[in-house]
Amino acid sequence: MLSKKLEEALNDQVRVEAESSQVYLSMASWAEVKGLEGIARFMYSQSDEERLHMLKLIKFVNERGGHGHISDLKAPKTDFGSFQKMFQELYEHEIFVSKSINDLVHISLEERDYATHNFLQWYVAEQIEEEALARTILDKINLIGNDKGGLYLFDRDVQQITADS
Ligand code: OFO
Repeated sequence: MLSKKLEEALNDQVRVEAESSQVYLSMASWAEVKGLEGIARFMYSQSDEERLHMLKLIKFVNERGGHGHISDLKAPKTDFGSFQKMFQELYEHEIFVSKSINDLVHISLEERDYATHNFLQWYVAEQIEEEALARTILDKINLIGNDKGGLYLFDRDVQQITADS
């Protein structure tokens, strides 16, 4: 059985994952209207992944005798300026999520809830991967600079970059 404190903290994370999904969905839509098809596809799939992260948490909370709460979400912005800035934001957002997961792990230890601690290790590993992926993409973007041909290739290959990393 989850403690109240941990249940609340897990539900906060449900919101963080749901908001992450919304942020990436908004990025996907922005990229799509800018004609950046590959980047849009990448962002749509990131958005789907975040939704799965959210669902996994809800099911865990319910399984442990708590109640997964669905709450209001903050609306993401709709304009991201440039694709470079957008990927920088994605990176910073992942760092924010990692911190949130770390705080949650900390609470699970304080509450001596080792089942939750164990469950959260999946998220710890996932965040390492997502941060590394975002950094790999930013490195590629730095190489491209303002080169239009580079952007064309990047947009075409962004899915592949993610698969290779
Ligand atoms: Fe939920 O992994 Fe990214 O944020």
